[in-house]
Amino acid sequence: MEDELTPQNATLKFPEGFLWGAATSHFQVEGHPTEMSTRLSDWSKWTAIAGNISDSTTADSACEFFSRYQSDIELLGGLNLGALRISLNWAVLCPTSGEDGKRSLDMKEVEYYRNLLSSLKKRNITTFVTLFHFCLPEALADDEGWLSEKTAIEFGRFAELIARELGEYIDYWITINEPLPYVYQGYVDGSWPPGQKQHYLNAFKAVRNMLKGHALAYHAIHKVIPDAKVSFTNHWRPFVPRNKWNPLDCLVTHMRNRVFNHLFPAAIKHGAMQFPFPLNFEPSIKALCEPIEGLKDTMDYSGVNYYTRDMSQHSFEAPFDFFGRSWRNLEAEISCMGWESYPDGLFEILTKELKPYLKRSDGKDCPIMITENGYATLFPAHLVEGDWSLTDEFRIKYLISHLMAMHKAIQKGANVKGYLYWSLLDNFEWAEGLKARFGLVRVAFPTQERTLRKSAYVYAKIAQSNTLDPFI
Ligand code: IFM
Repeated sequence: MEDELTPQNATLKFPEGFLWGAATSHFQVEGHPTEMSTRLSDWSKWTAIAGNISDSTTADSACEFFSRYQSDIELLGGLNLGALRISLNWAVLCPTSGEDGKRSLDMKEVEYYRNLLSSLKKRNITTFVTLFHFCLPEALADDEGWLSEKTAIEFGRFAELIARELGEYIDYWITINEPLPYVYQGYVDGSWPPGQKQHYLNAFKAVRNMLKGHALAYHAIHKVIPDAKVSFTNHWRPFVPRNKWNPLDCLVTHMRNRVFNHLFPAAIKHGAMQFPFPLNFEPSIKALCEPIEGLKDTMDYSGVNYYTRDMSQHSFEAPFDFFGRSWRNLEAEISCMGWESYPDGLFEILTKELKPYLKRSDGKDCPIMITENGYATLFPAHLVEGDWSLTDEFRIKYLISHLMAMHKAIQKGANVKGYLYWSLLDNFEWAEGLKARFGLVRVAFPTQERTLRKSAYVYAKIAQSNTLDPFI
């Protein structure tokens, strides 16, 4: 068999200069004191409402990364990792919105990010910086959020200000993180702000404005730094029909794939949103498909977030819902997020689904960066002492199987340049709160003590040797 591994051929080598790192986002780790007092984001307001977070925790302290980042950077270095992904707190950096275009940044806040980023650069750590990781400044959120074009315009201005102040420290820019999960949770599922349910049209309107915001940010950054590497991150999820012989299951699977996986990157490729038949005939959706100025080709690399696959089925409860429902295979190995471990899906995404987006119309190649991939286990936020969660065999198995899939894709020609594990630290996992733990490093939230998990040692060895022994 072609891909069979034996102990003799087992050690997998990654390309020279391959980047190994970890990812975080500001709201999930910072525990930002300023945000908690005056300059709120929609998420800090959302977490304060009873019932919104399943374990009733908030991100008010999170990992206290805001005050502990120096020692967390030491931890990162100790794990031989050469890249860190962070995000910027738009609500605190630039809390108000206005018409004059002369918005300025809060310079105290800029200093925090300057210190953080320059500390990373001093240690030779490659920086990935996300401008929008799910949190909107309160004023914009209260004024329709991404349903309004104003948010896109403000986002473009924010990007330009950041490029001027912090651009010299940023190696890879990520304008928007996971636009489709964001609009799904916010407008269809209702578990994230603004908490709307089953409002597909609003979800698509928000996507259109996010595309506009992305395009404005892309050009604003390039105006200041012509050779900047700018992209967004797509949450890729292979969709498979629950029953491949059922045409209705196949239909919803196709619709989900075209929209969830492809809507955003295909719009960047073509300069306009494209919806699958028959949605493209619905007048209010058709109206969203007008070309977006400056959007085409606004991708310098491809940012891939990958966790799981989705089994999809048509639902007779909602016969006109083209997106059907997810079906959970109870026999599969799933994480506490309900996510099946499916490494073949990463191979499929890297070698097949991504193909249309790897060359721009001007001939430029877009290399691939895996900007998130990780595994969560469930341990309540109040735990402090003891060995809980440190021997994380499931995470190790997940990590190794996904790195093997990535390696196989590289062997087949996928131009993957780096891999960022989600996440460096246990952190605030949105609607799941502090209990869903993705960290290589365990955080005991009551004391903020950090402890390396077994997976951290395994990953550190891989990063140091740039090789993987699947039999470890
Ligand atoms: O924690 C999130 C992150 O903010 C975005 N991508 C998925 C992760 C795990 O759910």
